[in-house]
Amino acid sequence: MKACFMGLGYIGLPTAIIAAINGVEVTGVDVNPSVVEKTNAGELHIVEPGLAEMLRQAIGSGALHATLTPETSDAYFIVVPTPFKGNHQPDISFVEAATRAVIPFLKEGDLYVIESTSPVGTTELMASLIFRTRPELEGKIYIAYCPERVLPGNVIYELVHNDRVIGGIDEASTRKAIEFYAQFVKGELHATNARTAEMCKLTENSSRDVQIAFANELSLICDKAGINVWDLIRLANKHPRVNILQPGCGVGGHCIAVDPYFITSAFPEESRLIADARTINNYKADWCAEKVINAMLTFEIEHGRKPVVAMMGVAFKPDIDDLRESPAKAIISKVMQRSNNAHILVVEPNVKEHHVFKLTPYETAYKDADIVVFLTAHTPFKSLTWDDNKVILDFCGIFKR
Ligand code: SAJ
Repeated sequence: MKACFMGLGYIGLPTAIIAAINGVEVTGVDVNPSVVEKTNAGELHIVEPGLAEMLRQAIGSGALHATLTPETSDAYFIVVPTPFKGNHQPDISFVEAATRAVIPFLKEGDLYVIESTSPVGTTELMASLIFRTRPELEGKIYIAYCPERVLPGNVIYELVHNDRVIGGIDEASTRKAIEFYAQFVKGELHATNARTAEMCKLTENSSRDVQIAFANELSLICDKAGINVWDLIRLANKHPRVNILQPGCGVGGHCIAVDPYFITSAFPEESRLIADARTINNYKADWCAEKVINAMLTFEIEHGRKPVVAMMGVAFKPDIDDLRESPAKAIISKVMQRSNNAHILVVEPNVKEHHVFKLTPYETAYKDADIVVFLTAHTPFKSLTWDDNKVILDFCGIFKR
C-alpha cells in the first residue's frame, strides 16, 4: 500500500517513518526543500530520541522517500501546522493548501485523513472542497480525521502504543482509516465520527488547561492566605478521587496553551470556563513577574544596593530544551525590562547557548544570587539546598516551601 504524508514536522515525519518501517510505501512531502533534502539523506531535522536510526532504516530500504510535491498513493495524510491569526482565530490555510495539492491525485477507493489539530468541522469542509473539485469522487473515496496525542520526547513509543480516536465522514471511511492505522498502532483504535474526533483532541488539551488553571488559582489564593499551596494540594490529593495538578509560572508549549482557542473562537458564548482558564494561566505569568519585581525593589530598599537575581529555567516545561511559547521566557524578559540594570542571571541547563540570554550554570547562579526565582522544575534544581540567606521565589515546587 502507498501512503503520502503532507508535512514532515514533529508529527508527520515520525508517523511517516513508523508507517514506512511497517510495510507501507511512503512518500513524505514538505514545502521546505532542506527538510526534503535532509530526510532523503537520512538526517533528522527534528530532535526526537531513537528516531534517527529508524529514519535511516526507512530511507535505506527505500520504503520512505521525501519530495516537494505529492505522488500517486492509496492514502493521503494531512499533518501540517494549524496556527492562529492575531485575534485567536484558527488558520486552516495550510490544511486547505495541502488538500488542494493532493486533490488531483485522488482516485476511487483512496483514503484521505487529516491529523492536524483543527477547528470542529474542518474535515467536512475539506470533503466539500474535494467533491466540489472532483464531483465524480463523491461517495467513492474515504475521508476521516485522526488526531495525535504524543508527548514530545516520547513520540515513537506513544505513536505506536497510545489509543487513537478515528472519525470518518461516514462509517465506511472510519473503517478504512482504522484499517490503515492497524498496520502500526498497537493501542486501541476507537471509531467515531469526524466532528467528535476533531473535538476530542481539543477536549483533551482544554481539560488539562482548566485543571492547571485550578492549581494556578489555588496558588494565588494560598499566597494571600499564607498557606503552603504545595502542602495543600498534596493533602487534598490524599482523597481517593481528587487529583489536583501542580501550579507553575504559567502554561507554555504549542498545545495546551493553544488548543483551547479552537473551542473558544468557535463557541464564544458557551465556552466560558475554558476561556477563563486561558485567562488565569496567562495571568499567572504576569503575577510571577510582578512578584519578582517587588522582591527586587524590597531588596534594594533593605540592602541599599541592587540584587543579583537568578532566573532558574527558561524551557516551557521540566527537563526539555523547548523554549517555544515558554511563560518562563516571557517572565525573564519582563523582569529584565523593569530591572533598571540589576544583575540578572539566566539559567537553562537543557540548552547550551541562547541567542538572546547569556546563560549561567545553575550551581553558579544559585551561589551568586541574592534572589533566586524557580520558573521551570528541571530535575537538577532539586539537588540544591534551601538557603535562608537568599530570597527564594519558588513558582514551580522545587522546594515546596
Ligand atoms: N503544567 C503545569 N502544571 C501541571 C502540568 C503542566 O503548569 O501540573 C504546564 C507545563 O509546565 C507546560 C504546560 O503546562 O508549560 C503543558 O505541559 P504538558 O505537560 O501538558 O505538555 P505538552 O504540552 O508537551 O503535551 C500535551 C499533552 N496533552 C495532555 O497531556 C492532555 C500531550 O499528550 C499532547 O499530545 C500534547 O499536549 C499535544 O501535542 O497536544
